[in-house]
Formats: sequence, structure tokens, C-alpha cells
Amino acid sequence: MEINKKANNKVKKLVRNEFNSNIQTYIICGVVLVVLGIFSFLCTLNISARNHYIIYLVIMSIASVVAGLGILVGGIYHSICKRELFKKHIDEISFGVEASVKSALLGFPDPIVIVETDGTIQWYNQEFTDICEPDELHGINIQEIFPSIRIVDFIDDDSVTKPFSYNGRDFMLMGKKTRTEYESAEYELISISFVDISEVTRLRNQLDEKQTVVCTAIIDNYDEVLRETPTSNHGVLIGDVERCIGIWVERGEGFYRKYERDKFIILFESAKFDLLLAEKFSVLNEIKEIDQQNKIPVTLSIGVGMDAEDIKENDRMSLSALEMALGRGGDQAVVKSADGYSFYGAKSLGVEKTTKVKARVVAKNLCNMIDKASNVIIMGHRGCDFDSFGTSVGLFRAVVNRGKKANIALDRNHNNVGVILKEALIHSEYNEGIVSLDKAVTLLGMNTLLIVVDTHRAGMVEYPELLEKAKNVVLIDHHRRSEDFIEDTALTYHEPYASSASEMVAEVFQYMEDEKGLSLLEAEALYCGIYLDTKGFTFKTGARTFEAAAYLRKMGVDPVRVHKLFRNDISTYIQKSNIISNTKIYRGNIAMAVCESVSKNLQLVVAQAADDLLDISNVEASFVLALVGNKVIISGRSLGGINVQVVLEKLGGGGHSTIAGAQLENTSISIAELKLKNAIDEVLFD
Ligand SMILES: [Mn+2]
Repeated sequence: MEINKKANNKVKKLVRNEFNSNIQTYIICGVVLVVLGIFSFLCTLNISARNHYIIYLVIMSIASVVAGLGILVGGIYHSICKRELFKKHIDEISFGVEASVKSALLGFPDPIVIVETDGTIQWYNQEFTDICEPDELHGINIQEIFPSIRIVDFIDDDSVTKPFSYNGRDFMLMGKKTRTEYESAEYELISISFVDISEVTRLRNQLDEKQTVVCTAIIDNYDEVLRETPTSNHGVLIGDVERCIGIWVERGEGFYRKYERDKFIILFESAKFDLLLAEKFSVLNEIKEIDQQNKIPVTLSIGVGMDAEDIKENDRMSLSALEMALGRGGDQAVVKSADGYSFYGAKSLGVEKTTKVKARVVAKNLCNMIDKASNVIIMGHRGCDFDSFGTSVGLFRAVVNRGKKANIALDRNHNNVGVILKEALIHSEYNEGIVSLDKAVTLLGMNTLLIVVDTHRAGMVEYPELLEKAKNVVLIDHHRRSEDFIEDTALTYHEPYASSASEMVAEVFQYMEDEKGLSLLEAEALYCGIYLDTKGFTFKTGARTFEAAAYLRKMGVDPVRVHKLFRNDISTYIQKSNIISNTKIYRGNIAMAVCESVSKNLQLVVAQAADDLLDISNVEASFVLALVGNKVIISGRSLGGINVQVVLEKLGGGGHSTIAGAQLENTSISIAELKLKNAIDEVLFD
């Protein structure tokens, strides 16, 4: 209303100015005529020559005065009359507009409230009382009625929309701030209209609930299980697997189709699938309980794609989730949605694949790529260990044997392979071949092949800059898949079932049709890699591990000499014993030890201490925490029953189900210990 009045006044002022200038014109014209008339009359009196023309002059003078007076009086009168008429007309129009705005506001179908900038209610319409208690609301603060409305939100901007829910209804709040004058003071008022969008929200939710969730499931170990099951039971075993999946799918009111012999495509409606998410893929455990005299349990991996724009995208996401599940060792479900990946299950160990087809295919491809490349650079992970080093020198030999120039990108000053590296550097080809970042960058050309080994995380490699610059990348790794997997590789050989990267390379090497073979140093380095990652052929050791070791033994590796490489000096041994002496047992079968002294090879001591804690009877898993600067490093080990990877992933770490680690920045050891205990409780006892 105020604005309207203001506009009216403005129009009136304009009209007034217009009419005033009209009156001024009339006055000037009138006065000029009167003065001219009087002047000419006076002139006639003084004219001496009196003739009969003088009479005309007198008549004209009088006429001029009369006309001047007429214009003066008539013009002003006419203008004033017209002005009043116009004013009346404008008043009539503005009254009409004001009345119709008023009635429109009063009859507005949505609730409207006008408040002051502190939230005090000034005015509201009938509909507004429908959404709150119909009491007298004038002068009450709107934030008392609706605590979730923040009036500040509407002050900062002139025009604001905000979602708002009350009493089961959904609204879109449209706030508009206006300034107004009253008795020459300025006021700010905010009008808020409540547009009811409950129906839109309901329809949108309905649409979301009906979205299709795409699952792709695969039996991890179809061949292995059937081989370990009496032939007469094959039929019932497969029947049981399908029934198990069928019952699970039925619980989510979805449907499935089997394709190939061990794969399933399953579709659900989003709302129903939430129930299955809530029970955390119990089908993973149900399927493992199938007993048709199979010596190893059937395990299932499921990849789920949901929340995408369309079903095609969901399908694509389901396949990449499945790849992630398999990359982490299978026997788990991975859900990929707009929020990223989430993981379910995976409490058992991965099962070794007995087929070597993949190793043979990889060997062939790798040979082709080496032959096509101008030169090859091999790079392991930061803080190079025996596995990373063994893999690097093994591949170094393979490349050199094919007549190509090879280099290993490695920091000679920061690694954990001191003794064996010193031996390698005695040979001139390694002394020249092992290069630091500066040199490696100059060697990197358009056709250079970069082989990344023993890690698949871009942030973990020895020199991330080198990886960024490289055009052709091959990836060889055995770690369970984590999220920052190096993408866009020309070839990826990722085998989470393998004990070590050294085992994988020893295998690939045998398929490379290499007559020159490995030198003793390289065979020993590869053997050391396997020895390290399996803790002396104990953990994660499959039949293929021994086959690779047998090949290396044939090359002349002396196991006693290797064992000697793994012995500790006296100070390390004492430090390790100190850590172990602090051990406490948590929840009956988890050994936890804390180390607060700082030493130069602390990381190594911590890892070894965690290994040794598994030698205590009844202990299933061990964790050692150590303070380094302002961060706490945690090393986790397991015999297989407890998945330490899943525990330490909760703290931002990663690794394998039996060997994992984590680093907590800016924290104390006691807080880290508390967080670790929470993570253990969450994973094992929920
Ligand atoms: Mn390794």
C-alpha cells in the first residue's frame, strides 16, 4: 500500500508542475497584451495630428486590454479546473489499484506474513493462520512459532527462497524485503509467502522410490568350488546358490536373470532396496553356509549402481562397483552412488585363483609394449621395500633382455632395502640404471613406458610428478583395491589374490620367453619380496606362491642367505622387544601395543612388532601404535579371522585383510588408541 501511495504522490507532483507552467504562459501572454493596449492608448493621447484613423487605434488598444484580461482570468480559471479534474481522476485510479491489491493480498491462496526485521509479525492473511494455531499473532515473533525459520536469511538478500517443512507439509518460502517511510523515518519490512510444494515433494519422492537399482553379482570362485565338490553334488550346489540369491532378491521385491554360468543381473526399486542395504547384504553370509560337501565355501561379489541420472549410468556404476569388489578380494558388496563407494562384508580371506591364463596374457602384452617403447622406466612405491625392489629389478632384467634401455626411479637415500641395494649398486648397470627424479624426468619421452609396481595409488608412488607426466603407464600390483586407483593405464595387472608383486613378476617373467633369464641378485631380490610380504611363506601364501619360489630357487637363490637379510641388528631387536613388553589384550583376542620412543627406523620396528604379536597364542589380530612427530602411525596384522583392512579403513588407512596400516595426523597416542578401539568395535561387534 505504501509503495502505491508513494507512486501516486509522484504522479500528482508531475501533473502539478505541468499545470503550473501552463498558468505561467497564460499570465505572461495576458500581461503582455494588457501592457501593449495601455501603452498604445497613451500614445494616441499625445498624437497631435488628429484624424479619423485615431479612433481605430483607440478601439484596438481597448480590445488588446480586454483580450489580455480575458486570457489572464479565463486561462487561469480553465487550468485550475482541468487540474482538479485530473487530480480527481488519478485519485480514482489509485484508489482502484489500492483496493484491488488489498483484495488480492487478502484473497491470496498461499499464506503470507509481513514481519519486521527482528521477526515481529505486522500483518498476515487468513491462510497463514491455517498453518499455525489461529491465535492473535500480531506482535509475536515468527521465530517463536517456527523455530526453523531464520529471519537473518531474509535480511541479507532482497529476494530469497528457502525450503521449509512444518506439520508434514513442505513449503517454499519466498521472502521479499522492502523499505518504507513513515513519519520521515525509514523502516524495513519483509513479506514472506509460503508456497505449498507438498504435492511436488510427494511426487518427487515417489519418483525416487521407483528409481531402478542395478546390481551385478558374480560367484567369485565357481571353478574352485566345483573342483572341491563331489561331481554328483554339482547340480544341487548350483541350485542352492541360485535359491539363496532368489530368496534375497525376493526380500527386496526385485527380480534377477542369470547370464553366463556364474553371473547375475538383479534389478530393484530404490525404496525396497533400502531394506536390503539396512540388513547389509546378508546374502553374502547365507551363500557361504551352503554345504553340499564342498570343501571351500562359495563366495559372492556384488556391485551396485544407484542414484544416477538413468538406468544406463546405474548399470555402468554397478560394473565399476563390482570391479572394485573383486579388486578388494571378493566376498563383498560394493555400492556406488552419488556419495561415492561404500563397502559391505569382506570378513573372510580372498581365495587364490589357480588359473595362470591372465599371467600369460599379461606377459604377451607387456612384451609387445616394451618392444614398441623407446625406453622403460620402472617405479615402485615410496619407502621402497623388498617387494617393490624385487619387482623393479625383475622387470629391469626383462626389459634389458629384450634389448631396450631400462631405468628404475628410486630414492637411494630413503628406502628400506639398504643391504640388497648396496649390492646392486656395485654393478655398473644398476649404478647407472637406478635414477632419482631429476634424471628420470629427462629420460621420460613421448614413447617411454612407465611401469608402476607394488602400489596402485597415485599418491603412493616414489615420484608422483613422474606418473603425472607419463603417457604410457603399466600397473602391476597385488594390494586390495582402494579408491584412488591409477586410471587410464595402457595395461593393468592387478591381482589381489597374489601374495606379492614379486610373485606376480616371477610368474610373468616365466611367460616372457626369455632365454637369458634372471641374474642371482634379481632372483634373490624377487624371493626377498615374496618372503617379506608372506612373512616367510606363512600369510597369503598360495600354491602359486610356492611355484614362483621354486622357480627362483632353481635360479640359485639360497634361502638361508635370504633369511639372514631379514635379521635385525641388536638395537632394533631391543626396541622391538620394548614395544612388545607394553602389549595389552583387547576384547580377548586382539593384541595392542603402544610405542612412544622415536628412532630412525621406527616404521620397520613397529611393523615387525605387530608381526611378532601374532605369535602369542589366542591372538587373532594385532595393532601397534607409534607417535612420529605429531602423527600416530598404526600397523595392523591379522591371522585372517579379523579383517584389519576394514578396521583401519575407518581411520583413513588401507592395505590387506591381514596386513594394513593407517596414519592419524595431529593427534595424540591416547586419542588414536581410543579411535582404534571404536573402529574395532564398530567393525567386529555391530
Ligand atoms: Mn608388496
